[in-house]
Amino acid sequence: MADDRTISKTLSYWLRHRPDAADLTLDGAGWTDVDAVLAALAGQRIECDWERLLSVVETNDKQRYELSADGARIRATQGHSITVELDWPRREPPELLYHGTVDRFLTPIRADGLRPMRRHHVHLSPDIATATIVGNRRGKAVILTVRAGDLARSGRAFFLTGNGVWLTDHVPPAFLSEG
Ligand code: HQG
Repeated sequence: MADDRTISKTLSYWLRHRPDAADLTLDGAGWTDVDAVLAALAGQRIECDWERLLSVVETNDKQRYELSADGARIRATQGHSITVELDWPRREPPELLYHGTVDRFLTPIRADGLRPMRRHHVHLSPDIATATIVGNRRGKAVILTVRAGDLARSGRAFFLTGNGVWLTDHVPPAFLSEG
């Protein structure tokens, strides 16, 4: 069997960014057939059966994938660059959320706020520890505090994913503070 990381990285690439690379078709909410994914993995010589796929989905550190209730379909929970309508519920956020980034992005962020960049949404973390992990992916994490409660009361929508990530369209500079 292939290792979990190989399977997970391949799933992320296909289900978030390039379904066409594996001849997969996603529906409007990002779902595709598990059987098609298993066939595509086999086609890439990535050994993975249904049970292994289930275990990758269940043990993934950030719950990046989900299976439909009947186990026949799979999708990425977030992080897409392709167009999908994720049906995450709109929720009132806590007063404060956090965003982990790095020094080199601070100048544009101060000018323009947080933008989705290549994703559909800005991703915000519920606590500093999680934001630190996100920021450390790119260097030494710098933590921005987002006045999410105020931003929501100003009319901005927030959505909460199945794995605890808060999504929104844009965080203007006035709602951000450093540290
Ligand atoms: C920065 C991972 C310039 C932003 C993580 C970030 C997370 C700006 C980068 C999830 C900017 C985008 C999301 C602006 C924001 N000008 N740079 N106006 N606004 N940025 O990866 O939040 O492993 O798209 O600070 O753990 O780092 O994929 O977003 O550094 O949960 O499941 O532009 O991705 O999860 O980077 O990470 P990303 P992110 P997965």
